[in-house]
Amino acid sequence: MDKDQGKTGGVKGYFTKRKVYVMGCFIVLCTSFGYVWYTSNGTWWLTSSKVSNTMSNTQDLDDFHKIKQTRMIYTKPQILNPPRSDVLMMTPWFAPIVWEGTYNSEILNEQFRQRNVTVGLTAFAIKKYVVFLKKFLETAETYFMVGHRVNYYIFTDRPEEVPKVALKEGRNVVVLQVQNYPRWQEISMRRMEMISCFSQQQFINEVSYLVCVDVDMRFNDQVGVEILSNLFGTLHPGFYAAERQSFTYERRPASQAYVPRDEGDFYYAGGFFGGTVMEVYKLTKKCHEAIMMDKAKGIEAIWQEESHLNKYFVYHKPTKILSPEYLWDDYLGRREILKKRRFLAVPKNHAAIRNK
Ligand code: UD2
Repeated sequence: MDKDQGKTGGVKGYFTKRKVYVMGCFIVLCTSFGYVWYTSNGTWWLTSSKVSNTMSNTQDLDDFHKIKQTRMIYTKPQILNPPRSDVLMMTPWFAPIVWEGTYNSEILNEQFRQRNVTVGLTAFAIKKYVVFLKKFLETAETYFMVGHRVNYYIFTDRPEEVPKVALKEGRNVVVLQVQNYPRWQEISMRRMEMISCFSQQQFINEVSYLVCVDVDMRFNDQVGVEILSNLFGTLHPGFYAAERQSFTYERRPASQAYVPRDEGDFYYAGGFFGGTVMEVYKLTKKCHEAIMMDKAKGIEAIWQEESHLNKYFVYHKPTKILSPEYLWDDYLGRREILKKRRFLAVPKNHAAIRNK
């Protein structure tokens, strides 16, 4: 046997051992070069399949990670000197706090568009509160979830007074006729019951997320998909900088909304919360049940359903928190900390509007 012909040479007598070695090296080099070329061109050739195989077994990871990221040009996130170092941007349980400058709406819009998400916006216009609907809907068309599909769910006892507002493609007004109550407090509280009922019967089949807001408001700047998460609440404009002791939680232990003085993270506004339909269903059902338990004992929480919402959030931490940019009242003046005032209270004459 020729000394250049190894025992394992598959091409014995045709290629020398040296030639086989050179060809082998050449093939290895070509393969490595090909891999680097593919990955550097952003095709996610090997890496994406590896990631999705691992993730398909990991139920609690966010769905977004399974979405193939298309090539986009945007500013690199800064680890050092981030855009907002003057405000808290993450809770101790790692929920983002959304302020202007903490997210990139191009990336988020693309992700939500790929998922073809429809968002439900609930608003109650019972009795005289129908007067707020026109401005509410018109400004929502300009600023709310621009470029996405939206169902406006308008709960009212006066369907004939719901104004006709020009809507962009993929956006609908759905009028839901409901009963009214004599007291404004009862109307405000009963929103929990109605949202939970309609979530179970209707919303779950029509939208992915629900955003539940007061109607005596107007949109004043962009409110987009950056707010969406499993469960989100909004820092109340009057208490975002306050200490725990100043929060106006329900303090009577007899109420289901009771929060002890040494508990609670933030004081959340009743006028802006949301999440997936399932999470909103759980929240509103629990709050309604608590309201009914209080009612049976002749108790009404100090700030009605807002007190119950706050109790819920102490023990079911929101997965995202909206800064007061998302619910502001100019009555409180302008603040340097607010780069945007996205959703503003419309001044109202309480005596003229409530219980009418
Ligand atoms: C605060 C909260 C509100 C609720 C309330 C409870 C904010 C911005 N608002 O608002 O969410 O927790 O306190 O005391 O945090 N409504 C009617 N018809 C009525 C009365 C009320 O449709 O006759 C609806 C309407 O959608 C209104 C909402 O209930 O926006 C809350 O009532 P409000 O705005 O009069 O209560 P307010 O301003 O004290």
